[in-house]
Amino acid sequence: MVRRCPGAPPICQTPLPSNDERGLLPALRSSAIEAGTWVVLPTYNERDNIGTIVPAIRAALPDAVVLIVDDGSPDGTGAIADGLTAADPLIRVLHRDVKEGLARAYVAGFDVALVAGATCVVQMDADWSHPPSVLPELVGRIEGGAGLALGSRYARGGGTEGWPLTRRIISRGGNLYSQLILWLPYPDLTGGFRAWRAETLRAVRPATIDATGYVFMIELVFRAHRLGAQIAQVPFVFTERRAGASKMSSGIFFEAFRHVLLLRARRILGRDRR
Ligand SMILES: Nc1nc2c(ncn2[C@@H]2O[C@H](COP(=O)(O)OP(=O)(O)OP(=O)(O)O)[C@@H](O)[C@H]2O)c(=O)[nH]1
Ligand SMILES: [Mg+2]
Repeated sequence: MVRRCPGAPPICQTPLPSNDERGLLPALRSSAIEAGTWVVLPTYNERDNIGTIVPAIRAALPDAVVLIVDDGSPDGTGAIADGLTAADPLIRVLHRDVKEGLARAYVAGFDVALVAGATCVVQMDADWSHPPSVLPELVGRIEGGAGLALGSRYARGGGTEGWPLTRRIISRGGNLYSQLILWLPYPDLTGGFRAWRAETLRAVRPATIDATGYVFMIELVFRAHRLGAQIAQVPFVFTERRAGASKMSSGIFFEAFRHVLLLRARRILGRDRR
């Protein structure tokens, strides 16, 4: 049995390009059509995390499909992921040849999940920063009617552990900046721990966001808010990655700074891309 999110009226009907056009056919051939919840888990050099995080996700959401999206990790994460699929038909791997950043990996994973028939799509990191124990609550919010359930470090009850002061200031400052410029009532816009109702995710059209870093997360919420989606916040405590290296860079930070301004300018000029 696959966990299902109850149907709700779609926010809008957004036609998708064909599977052929998006080059998804190979991934779909190996993925049986499957409704219910899909957890999209992007990985790049997560060899020391993948073998523990995937079973923890499966334990937290026993009926969900876990889709690992690996961008040809040089450390062999993709091969370890393939090994996990042998023992569990609800674990799938989408192998991509080139590392294109987190946003492109998510877009590819979302596409596979939606085309396969997912009714609820979860996004989370593979490095243990996002606790699998919170997954049932995120998915439960979608089952309860929300279009988007935002895992939030900055809602009451949430937090961060193991970050140096500079990292805390950058994260808090970046979120405050984005919140103020975009007039959004959510204190955690950059986090990547979320559950989506399929109709809402389709409606925000992630593939049309031209950003690679954290600002992809910000624009997804901005678009969902503008569409009038019901957005719930679920507090969680973010912990520093268990193993491996962060892929965050100063380029990602400056991209976010510029892109948030661009989003506001487009909104003022009435040229939003949705
Ligand atoms: N497929 C794919 N996954 C990526 C890519 N970049 C990062 N990831 C994965 O995305 C998740 C988040 O990346 P992190 O490097 O942990 O970035 P972060 O969580 O923002 O930064 P830290 O808090 O410093 O760890 C992890 O599961 C990464 O393995 C990429 O280019 N392709
Ligand atoms: Mg991380």
